[in-house]
Amino acid sequence: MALISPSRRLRRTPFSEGVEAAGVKAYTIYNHMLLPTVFESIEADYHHLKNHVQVWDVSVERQVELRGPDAGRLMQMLTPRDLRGMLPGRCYYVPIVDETGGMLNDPVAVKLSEDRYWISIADSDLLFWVKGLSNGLRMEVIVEEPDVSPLAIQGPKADELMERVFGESIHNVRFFRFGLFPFEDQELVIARSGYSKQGGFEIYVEGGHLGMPLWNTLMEAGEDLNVRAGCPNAIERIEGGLLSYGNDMTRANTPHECGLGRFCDVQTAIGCIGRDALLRVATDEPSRQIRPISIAGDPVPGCDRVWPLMAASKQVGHITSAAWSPDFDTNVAIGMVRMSHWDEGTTLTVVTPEGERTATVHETFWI
Ligand code: THG
Repeated sequence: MALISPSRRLRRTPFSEGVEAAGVKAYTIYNHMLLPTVFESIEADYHHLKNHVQVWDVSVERQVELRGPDAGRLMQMLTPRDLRGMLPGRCYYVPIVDETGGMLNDPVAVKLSEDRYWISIADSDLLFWVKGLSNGLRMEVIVEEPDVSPLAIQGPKADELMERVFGESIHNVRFFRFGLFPFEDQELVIARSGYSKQGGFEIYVEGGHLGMPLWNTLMEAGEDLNVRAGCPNAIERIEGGLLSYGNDMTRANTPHECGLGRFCDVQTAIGCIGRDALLRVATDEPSRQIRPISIAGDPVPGCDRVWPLMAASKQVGHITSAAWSPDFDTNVAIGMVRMSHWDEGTTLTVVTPEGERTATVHETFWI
């Protein structure tokens, strides 16, 4: 592929200088911003992530901030997950649905206080949907995108690196909770979360000026831990079943089809915009659902369009993400499969751009 032309529409991040100095080899575009995809190679980055610690510029996880007396009511309108038990200091993975129950985004919601939330979004312009609702309903809430850029610290040595920079109390931060930690006279929100299954943290860097000082501090503190710049890894996230909005699901899918039924409380999420639609169509047994799928043979190419899944000559689903997994010695993939063909061990034929292959449906992801 050709190069990406820089422009104002394609936003750089507070860490771009560090990412470039680290020798980034490829980017994708996400929320109108640069997201690194490769440093050394996808496979080398994968092994490094699983053995050491990486610093990821995930500024593309933009925040939609809700602030004001109606923030909590607006937050519950957006998601079928019941938020009544959500306390300040908690992060919740929340499907966001429209009035048809279709997925608009799958962010992490961060409850900063009773009247203040950050919605840490995946790749869709959620700000416009939320602004439309708050203004159309004359709600008492400010909706804006603050100058907050997440920096993820991922990998088995993440705890050690974070302790060196933020102190021992970093170990007290539990999964999907956050604490406040000082850096250069400012308090930063740090959560135990991140888009990998290797463990780690996300630092919500408030104020772009802190970006490079924090980046450099982490890189220096982790030198003997073999810390490197990294990024969400295509192989590892498929092994772990971490979904990618726009790839693995779109507005055409309900959360239940995406396997996100465990994050929906359709009976009790009173006020959720898609609730009526989901009460009618969504069950834990939708007619199709996302499944882990292995693909036999040599490494497959990258999946930049859906690959049909066939049973005999009938299409029964499609693959949306695929990669060669060195650790599992097979191609790992994510696909949407019809109920008639989703049982563990079902073999199908996948039509890749390089020809047909045997695909096997699984029940659980690899990690
Ligand atoms: N962190 C933050 N913002 C994000 C992402 C993130 N925004 C974009 C994108 N990632 C949103 N999508 C996801 C998908 C999966 C998870 C988080 C965000 C995730 N899932 C865990 C799992 O499935 O194992 C845990 C879910 C849970 O148990 O609550 O972490 O990564 N800030």
